[in-house]
Amino acid sequence: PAPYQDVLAQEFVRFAVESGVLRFGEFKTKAGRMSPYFFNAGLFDDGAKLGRLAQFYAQALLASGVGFDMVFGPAYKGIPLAATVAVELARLGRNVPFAYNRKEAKDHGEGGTLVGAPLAGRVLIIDDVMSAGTAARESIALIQAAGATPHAMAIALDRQEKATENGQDVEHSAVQYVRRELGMQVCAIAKLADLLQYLAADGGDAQMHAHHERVLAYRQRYGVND
Ligand code: OMP
Repeated sequence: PAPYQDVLAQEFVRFAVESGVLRFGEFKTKAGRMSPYFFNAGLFDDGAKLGRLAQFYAQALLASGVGFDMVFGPAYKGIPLAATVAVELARLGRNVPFAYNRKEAKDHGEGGTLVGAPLAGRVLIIDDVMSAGTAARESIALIQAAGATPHAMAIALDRQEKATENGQDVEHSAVQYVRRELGMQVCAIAKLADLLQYLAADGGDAQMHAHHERVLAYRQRYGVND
C-alpha cells in the first residue's frame, strides 16, 4: 500500500488541478525558464479552498514529524497560508504561536515589521512554492535577526529543479540547499515527482498524456535527482 504521504500528495495534486491552481501551458518562471506547468497558490481563492489547503499543510506537517515551536508567514503570500495552517493545527490539537512580517515598517501603532507572537524557538516558515529559493533566504535572515531559529519550512509544492546562483544553473535544488547547507527540515505537500505520477495515471486521456510528456521534458532539462 502507498504510504500516507504519497496518498496525500496525489490527493493534493488532484485538488490543485481541479481548483485551477495547477495549470498546464507555457509559463515563465521567476528564474526565466519556460515551464509547461505553473502552480499559482493565489488561486486558492475562497474559504473552502483555503480551508482544504490548510488541512493538506497541517496533515503533511504532522505526518512528516517536523519539529516546530511556532509558525511564521512571510509577506505577502505566506501570511494567509500560515494563519490558516495555524488555525488548522490548533483544531488538530497542536496550538502554537503565530507571527508574520510586513514589507514596510510602520511609524505608529505596533511599529516594526513583525506582527503577532514574538519570534522564539524553532520557527516553521510556511510558504507556497520553492523554485530557486530567493524568498526562503529573506525569511531565514529575518528570523535569525530576531534571535530565533529558522528550523523548518512547509511548502505546498517542491518543483525539484536546479537552483540558480548569479543567473547560473547549479546542480542542486533550493530545497536540497535548505536541507543540506542550512540544516533545516523541509516538508512539501507534493513535489514534481508526484505531479508526474498523477499525469502518468492518465487512464488513456490524450491531453494528460501530452502534459506528462512536456513536464518530463522539462524535468530532463532543469530537474534534479532526489
Ligand atoms: P523562489 O523564491 O525563487 O524559490 O521562487 C518561488 C516563487 O516563484 C513563488 O513564490 C512564486 O512567486 C513563483 N512561482 C510559483 O508561484 N509557482 C510556480 O510554479 C513557479 C514559480 C516560479 O516562478 O518559479
